[in-house]
This record gives sequence, structure tokens and C-alpha cells, in this order.
Amino acid sequence: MALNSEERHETGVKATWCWNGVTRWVVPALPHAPREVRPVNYPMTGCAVLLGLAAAAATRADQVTLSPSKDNTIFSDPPGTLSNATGSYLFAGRTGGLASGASRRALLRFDLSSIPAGSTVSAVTLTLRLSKAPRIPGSWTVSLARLSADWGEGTSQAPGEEGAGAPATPGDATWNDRFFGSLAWGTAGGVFAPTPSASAPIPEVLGDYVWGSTPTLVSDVQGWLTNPAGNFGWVLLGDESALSTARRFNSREHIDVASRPRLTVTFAPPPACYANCDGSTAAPALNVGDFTCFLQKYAAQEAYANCDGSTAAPALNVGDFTCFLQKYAAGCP
Ligand SMILES: [Ca+2]
Repeated sequence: MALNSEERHETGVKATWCWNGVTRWVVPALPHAPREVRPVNYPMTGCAVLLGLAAAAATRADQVTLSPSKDNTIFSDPPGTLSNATGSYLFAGRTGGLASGASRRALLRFDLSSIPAGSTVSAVTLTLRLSKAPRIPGSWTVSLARLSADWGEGTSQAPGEEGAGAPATPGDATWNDRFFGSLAWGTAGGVFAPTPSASAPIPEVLGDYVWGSTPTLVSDVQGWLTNPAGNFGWVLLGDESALSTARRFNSREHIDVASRPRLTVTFAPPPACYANCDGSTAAPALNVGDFTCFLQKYAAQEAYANCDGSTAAPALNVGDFTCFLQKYAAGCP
């Protein structure tokens, strides 16, 4: 079925009506014209085509898979000065009773600079390789929580299976310090968001595990794109309410590159012409939809909304509205 250019606008609205079995076309609202709704005689097969086009337009996305830029493990064992900066493994959860029942927490940060500024993130997943766990059948929850303070990866390296950690070196993250010897966490064990961004049940069976995309994971990464200086990564938390819940995952230093932590980010790059916020292709490229789009991205604190590129906090402010209006007035080629 041929579709004229108008029909490529506002496809999301059409999708709603398609589910009702009634296909209607919303004429793109012009700044000085009332919104008009008129029915069109598309059969449901035509509806499917429309939905397909909508999906194609909405999923014009790129994807990157990143290794951590740093990772480390902190250990609660007194006096809280153990670390494992350059080891092959990361740990999360509690040890068994014979090993004091102490907790381990892993820290991971990813450099997002390969994602174009102004991109809109749509999905984020983390994959870790479980390489050791107590031989007790059953799953324990392992969660990711956004860290609120920076931390270090020094030169410590735990021996053997690495579960006992190693004495921290200057600049290492430990249970007490985010930079050993110079800066304490403030709260021992790390400072992070009280609500996890993602959680997954991790059984004792070794292999790859994926923390699937959640709105909070997406907003974490989107926020870090907008404000890279606030990107301190996540803490990986095991279940610390019981003994023997610890899980060991391969780190960014593991010799098997394919088994290292992988963060996959799906994103839509910014439009070629900034003011064409919704990326519409039919004429006129600039219309009221771009204002709605800008407001939505501003409300969602997306990097795109930082039109003037300011770096002082808050990055998004009234200057971005002025900037958007100026770019809109200047038009698109
Ligand atoms: Ca490391």
C-alpha cells in the first residue's frame, strides 16, 4: 500500500487506534491550525503497515557495547582496607560462616564518550560472566545501584581465587574509602542510590547473566550522557541478608576478553538538524511536533535538551529554551 508523505507523521497516535480496530489519520497540527482528525479507509493489513513504518522510524537506533573503564571490589572484612583493583574477578554478596560472613560489593564504571552527545537512550543491558559461586542450589538476587560518588582503581591484586582480597594501594576503593588513604566514602560500603536500577536472580550455575533494560538503567545512562562528570557507575550488590550468597564475576582484566563485563546501550543519535527534534522527514520538517518533542526531552532530562551545551549545574535551564527557539527560527536546510 502506498503511503503519502503526510502519513509518516505522528505514527504513535495511529498505533493506539489500530488496536481499537479503527484506523484514523491525525493531520499534523500546524502552529496556527486546529488539530484535525479524519478517518481513512485502511484495512487492518494497512494498519499493520503503518505500525511497521512507525516501528522503523522509532527504532532508527544505534548500539554500542562497552567494557568497563574501571572496576574493583570492596570487602567489609575489618578493618575495611581490602581491595582488588587489577584482579580477574569481581565479587558481590556475603561469604559463608567459615569466612566470617563478610560482604563484598563490586564497582563498575563505563565510559560513554563513544555515544554522540544529544543521543536518546532507549535500552541498557549489562552482561556479566559468573565464574564461581557456592555449590548451593538456588538463586540470590544481585542488584545494580547507581553510585553517587567517584572511586578509585589502584594496583591491588588479590592472590589465588581472589575472594579474600588484597591490601589496598593508594587510590583504591575499599569498604571505608573511595580513594584509599585520601577520601572516605562518608558511609562505609559505598554511597549509592537506595533503590536498585536493576536486579536479577543469579543461580549457582556458571555462565553469562544479563541484567535486562529497565527505565532506571536507561535514565542512569541518559543522565550520565547529559552530565558525564556525574558518571560514577554502579555498585553490584548481592543478597547480604544471608550467608554464602556471594557470586564471583569476571572483571575487565580477565584474560578471556569475551567474558569481561559488557554494557550494551541502544540509542537514537540526535537529528542532523537540531531543531528537527522529532526527526520528521516530510515537509515542513519543522512544526509544532518539534516543540512538543523538545519539552518532553527537557522534562526527561535528556542530553538533547542541553541545547546551549552549558556544563555548569543545572545543565538544563532557561537558556536551552532560548537556544531551541533560535535554532527553530534559523530553520533547517
Ligand atoms: Ca579492575
